[in-house]
Amino acid sequence: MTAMPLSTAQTKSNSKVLAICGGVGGAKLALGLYRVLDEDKLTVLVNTGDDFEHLSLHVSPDIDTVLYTLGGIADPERGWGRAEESWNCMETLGRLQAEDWFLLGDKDLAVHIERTHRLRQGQSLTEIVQRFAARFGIAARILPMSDDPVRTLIDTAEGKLAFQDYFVRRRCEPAVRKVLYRGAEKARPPADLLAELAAGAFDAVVICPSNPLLSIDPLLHIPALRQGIQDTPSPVVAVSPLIGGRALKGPASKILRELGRDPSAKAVAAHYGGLLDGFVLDSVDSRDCPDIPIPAFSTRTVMTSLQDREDLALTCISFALSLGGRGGAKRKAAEA
Ligand code: FO1
Repeated sequence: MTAMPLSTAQTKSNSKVLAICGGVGGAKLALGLYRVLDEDKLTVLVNTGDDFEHLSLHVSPDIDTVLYTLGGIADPERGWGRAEESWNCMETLGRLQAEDWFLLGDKDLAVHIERTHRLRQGQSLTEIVQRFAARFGIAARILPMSDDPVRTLIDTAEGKLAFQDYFVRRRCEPAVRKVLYRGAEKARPPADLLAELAAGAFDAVVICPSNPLLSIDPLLHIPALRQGIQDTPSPVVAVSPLIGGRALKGPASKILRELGRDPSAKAVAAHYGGLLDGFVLDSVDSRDCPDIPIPAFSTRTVMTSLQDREDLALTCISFALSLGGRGGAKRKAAEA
């Protein structure tokens, strides 16, 4: 499908949207959606495959990135962690020759301490995130993909590495042979969300431009969740994180190459395969539209400014609505 003009008039949309995302890149579009939708209309389903125990604390990097981004308190340069952060605890850890390879600012640490405390009291991650979102003044519903532990493992030329060991400690340097999602098979997704997907409660489901293998696949390896997204009557669209064969941030194209796959937007569309009714890719890659076997829409996907985030959010909503409410291309393909 060639690009069609879509209105990006800055009016609030009363559509109900489910955004699926990982950390920094995905959270940018989640923020755009949050700002253009009426209050309470956005649900953000977030990857927890990057979660880990560090310094005896439960750290949920992607959840926190979404909380801080939607709460307007994220560090604007890094995209993760808090703005106007101080690092007193890290400095002392360094002096004590303790583990200081994973940077936890003082404000951020308070969140990990309180989350860990509440988990140990028996509260679920979902309850805790809901409470933190309210305390940060966020009207959107932010949901961990599961309360059960799912841990992304990276099988590399140097052996299997826990996600943050690969991502932060080893700076994504070891060549990737396979990505594993330990616990995903048995993980239970939020029951309410499955019911909403089955009922077609969302006007659009948007898979944000997060790393498909590291940030979205952990979620799609939870069988009930994949099935729910596959079967929902709501239109499902994904936004390519690759622009001209490269990700703006992170190792997506490096990993795809190491796995012998094409690091292109059209390969991302193929990766999501039958889950999608439509695909949004950058104008730079518009010549690939005819090769994508579902409706594909090319537009500016680089989100530098707040306006970029809102424009892309409105484009995704309009595009999804234009595909029809009953599952569009995916359903037609299944019926053929
Ligand atoms: N990313 C880094 O590259 N280095 C860090 O030291 C680091 C610390 C960190 C602390 C809290 C947090 O919520 C995120 C943090 N991140 C850090 C980002 C994180 O590793 C990645 O963004 C995600 O896990 C991938 O989506």
